[in-house]
Amino acid sequence: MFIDRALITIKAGDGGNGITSFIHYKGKVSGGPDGGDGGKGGDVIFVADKTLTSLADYYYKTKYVAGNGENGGPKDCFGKSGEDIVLRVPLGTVIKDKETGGIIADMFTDGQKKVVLVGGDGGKGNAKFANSRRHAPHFSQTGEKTEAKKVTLELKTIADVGLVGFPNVGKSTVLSKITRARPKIANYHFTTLSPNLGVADYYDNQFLVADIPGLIEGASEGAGLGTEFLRHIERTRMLVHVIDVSGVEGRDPYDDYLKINAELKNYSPELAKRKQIIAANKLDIYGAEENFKEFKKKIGRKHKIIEISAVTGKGLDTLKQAIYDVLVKLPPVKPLEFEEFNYVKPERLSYEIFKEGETFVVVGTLVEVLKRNVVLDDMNSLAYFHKVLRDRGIIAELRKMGATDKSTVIIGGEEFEFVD
Ligand SMILES: Nc1nc2c(ncn2[C@@H]2O[C@H](COP(=O)(O)OP(=O)(O)OP(=O)(O)O)[C@@H](O)[C@H]2O)c(=O)[nH]1
Ligand SMILES: [Mg+2]
Repeated sequence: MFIDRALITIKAGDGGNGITSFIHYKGKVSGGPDGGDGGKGGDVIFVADKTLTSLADYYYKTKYVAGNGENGGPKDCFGKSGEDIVLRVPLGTVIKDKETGGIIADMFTDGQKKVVLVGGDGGKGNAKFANSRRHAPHFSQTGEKTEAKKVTLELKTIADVGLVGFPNVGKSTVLSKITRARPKIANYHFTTLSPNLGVADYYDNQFLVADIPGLIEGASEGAGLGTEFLRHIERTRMLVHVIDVSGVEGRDPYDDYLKINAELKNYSPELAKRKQIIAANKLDIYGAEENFKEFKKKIGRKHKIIEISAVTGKGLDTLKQAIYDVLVKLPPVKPLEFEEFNYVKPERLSYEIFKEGETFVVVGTLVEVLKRNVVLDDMNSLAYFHKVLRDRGIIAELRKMGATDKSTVIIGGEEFEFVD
């Protein structure tokens, strides 16, 4: 099964806790603080890998969690950082945030790297909180906790050339002859069930060719294999429209031409406007020449037509040359243009105060950070807590909102009495 979409859950590692510890000297009661910092949590990193062709791995395994940072230790030992998790995806994978639909990255070039989630910071050990006035801090900081996120992965193949046409017209045969790709070829419709990619050499140049399953009338509305695969040629620079001009299947080649183009247009007007050359195939079959003459007349000067037989190889060099001549005049395929969506760690210093009846409630990321840093039953810690409230203007703000000495204030879920 070809899988070109996946929904996965990713989570960066939590930061390890800093610890509270004191140096123990033999004979002495207690020395200075020596609690080490916790380690940083691992990141979730995506890397584009040209050797991959599908997102199958992510269809079967849907949860990816980076390693947590270890807690700090006594004797100023840092906790070990958590291990990053590296997720390899095929070129052309678009990563989106499930919740907002925001595009996080278009994994466009081989080796491209994107850190999608950053691991939590390690908490500071009590050694870090010692200063000239505070010799023995009895508190340390817990590690930053991270949140799991859901992201969608969607593969939008990147190629120079897209092969389009009815089923059985010889698209895969063309691919197999002009590139080293070995797609399945057989004399029935819908032999190709998923896109195939191949690299064609043309003297010192190379171009990437994508072969998709055959299209039929109504494809853009879901008939046959439908639009499911049209998006794999959206990111091509030009199309080669393969037409079976032998008429062995009883269809009229010009009618085929019109129908396929109508489907392309219905799917995406932009795709329909893409530069197209026609590969008139199966010219080795008896009677094809006659058909071809008619067809050629009807096409007129609308497109360049290359006469080929994918089976005998006739005209394939000319086809490659024609493709190359078009490609050199076209700009390279560009990554999607989008406003990058990034998961941002909560802005640390924001807070909000609102009134619930007579009670004041303080919420926000500043409060969350404070909660991590403060041990309320420790005097020093509590003093630090007050200092931050004052320094950050929370006390002033509360007063402005009408808090008096008897008012109740809830900060981070804890109830306090307002003391000015
Ligand atoms: N005589 C002749 N037969 C050809 C030629 N090109 C392809 N064929 C045959 O046509 C049949 C279909 O070829 P494929 O390459 O599988 O066709 P396709 O367009 O990829 O078909 P789908 O994957 O089903 O869309 C096979 O039996 C091929 O051998 C040609 O130039 N001449
Ligand atoms: Mg095929």
